Amino acid sequence: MTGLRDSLGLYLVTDPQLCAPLGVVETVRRAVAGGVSFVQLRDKTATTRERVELARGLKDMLSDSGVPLVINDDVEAAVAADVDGAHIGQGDMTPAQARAQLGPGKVLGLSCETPDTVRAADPSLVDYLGLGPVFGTATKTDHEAPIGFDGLASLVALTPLPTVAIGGLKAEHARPVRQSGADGLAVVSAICGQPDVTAAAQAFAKEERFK
Ligand code: TZP
Ligand code: MG
Repeated sequence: MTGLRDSLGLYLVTDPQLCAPLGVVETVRRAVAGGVSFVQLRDKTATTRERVELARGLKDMLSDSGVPLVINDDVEAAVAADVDGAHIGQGDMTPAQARAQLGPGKVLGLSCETPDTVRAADPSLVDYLGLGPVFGTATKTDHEAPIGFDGLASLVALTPLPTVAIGGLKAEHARPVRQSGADGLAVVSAICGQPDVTAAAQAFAKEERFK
């Protein structure tokens, strides 16, 4: 793996419904061909067993790519599939619990929506933060109020940790997100389910260099 900050540049979060036309593994394969540099397996309705299965398929496919793979919410699945790490939110287990289960060598990401949660994120436990939502999005309806680029910049300024922005991001947002100080863009619907997944990923790289 290159440095984590560099790897976060174009961060794909998978959605099983949006990826259905090609399947998650083929969608990710094509997205990585287009420049995706980090992958989060996110499936809110799967069982741990199903997540482990899918993660093993993804890990296999990604093995020569150097692209890290983490699993959303499910630290147990991340440990069982021996992927690169896990991503948790404020409503999941605590970072201390997640770190204890993952061990020191794995990547742990944490979603934060507010200044207080960003300040509380402990760099001895957490490796990077997901910040947002920058814009409202149909992909996750239970999100907090959108923070915009100014809100993003003020959250980034509160943490020494690498950060990735999320929520309603499209290729044309690559530059303003990076100007806000975030290391990367996390994207679901602008890549998953797009008619040409590789081209959709490349569109981000055309707007902004990620490495
Ligand atoms: N967390 C905050 S917004 C969001 C998540 C998982 C969904 C982002 O999806 P999209 O389609 O990139 O707006
Ligand atoms: Mg979660």
